[in-house]
Amino acid sequence: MHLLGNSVIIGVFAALASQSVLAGPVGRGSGHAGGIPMPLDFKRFEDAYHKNIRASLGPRGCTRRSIAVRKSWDNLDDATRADYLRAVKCLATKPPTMDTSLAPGAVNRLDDFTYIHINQTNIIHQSGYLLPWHRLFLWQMEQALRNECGYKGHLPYWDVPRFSEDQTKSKVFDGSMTSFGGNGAPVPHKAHRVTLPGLVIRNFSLPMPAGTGGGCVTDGPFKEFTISLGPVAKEVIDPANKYGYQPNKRCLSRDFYDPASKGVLTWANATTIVASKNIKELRNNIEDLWHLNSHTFVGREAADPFSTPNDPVFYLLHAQIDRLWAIWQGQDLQERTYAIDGNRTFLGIALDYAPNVPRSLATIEDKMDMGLGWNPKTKEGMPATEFGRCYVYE
Ligand SMILES: [Cu+2]
Repeated sequence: MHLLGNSVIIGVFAALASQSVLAGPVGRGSGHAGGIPMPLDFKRFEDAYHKNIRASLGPRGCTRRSIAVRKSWDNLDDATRADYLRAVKCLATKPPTMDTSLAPGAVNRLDDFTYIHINQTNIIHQSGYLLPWHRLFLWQMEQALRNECGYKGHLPYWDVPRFSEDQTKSKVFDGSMTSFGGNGAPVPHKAHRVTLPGLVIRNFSLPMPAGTGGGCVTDGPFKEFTISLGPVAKEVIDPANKYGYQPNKRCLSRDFYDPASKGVLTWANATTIVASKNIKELRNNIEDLWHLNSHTFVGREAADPFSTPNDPVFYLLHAQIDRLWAIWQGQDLQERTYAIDGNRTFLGIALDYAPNVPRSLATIEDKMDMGLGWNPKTKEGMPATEFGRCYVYE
């Protein structure tokens, strides 16, 4: 990747890349209202990532001209935001592609995604597959939005640390028609624990704090939106519908929980993540400081570890996680692109429904199940500029 010959060729192409984020400083900070600007220490990591990705691109395949730039939702223009939301709703009007006898509750194209996420949850979280699986999952959604519903842009990310003090100040959650809508309606409810099905440790549970919403989203384009699969993680699991595969038509609900964001989803923690010394530290930092907290902040549907893609904001939430991984990888592409850490199941716990799935350490040669018959090797989900992927985060 750092061959001298290659970088000479790249130099020739640099002039062609003037619209690319890779060609110069990112237009960030000035001109964008609201939020906490990116601090210099984080920006240093981002700059090194851009520089190293730029140096890695050759004249063929993923090039400086063809590379897609995934931007912050808050930095998109209104027309692009509206077009993205239109395309999400377009997928919700299309029939599922999957075999619905596996999950009769799958009623639209978005449910193909939610189904496979439910089906794979105990393999792709708290495991070695977390980052590569979700990288390919997001890419599949980006492809579906573009190829099946005519979306012209690329997958945006939720600029979480910029709004850690008040996420409703972000255009992701400001409640306008070019946002994902705001909080759920306030309904009285208490903190509780939910059980995760599928692990041999019976009644493995997670805390669900009580936020300030809890009910249906009442503004923005998903006000009348309905979902059907899940929920899965519940106080008491129903053995007849353990994974929420049966139809369960309901509204999209949220339950914003500020303590999971304020002082937590901060630039300081984002910097700690991208500054991780090795893949083990990175994975632990992402899980402990970021991943669960960002789901918990949104709450309700988004906080169900299995059916969380029911909330369309899931894809922007995970794009931020994908971005933090990409920036970390981008500090040393040669050493870090294919670095893997973690077991083959959730925390290395055996699965009650699939006792043959080993709990041992994941490798980059392991196949992953992306749904609809796509079983790529883990390594295919690791670089963002190879194996058909070609994108960079602004
Ligand atoms: Cu997930």
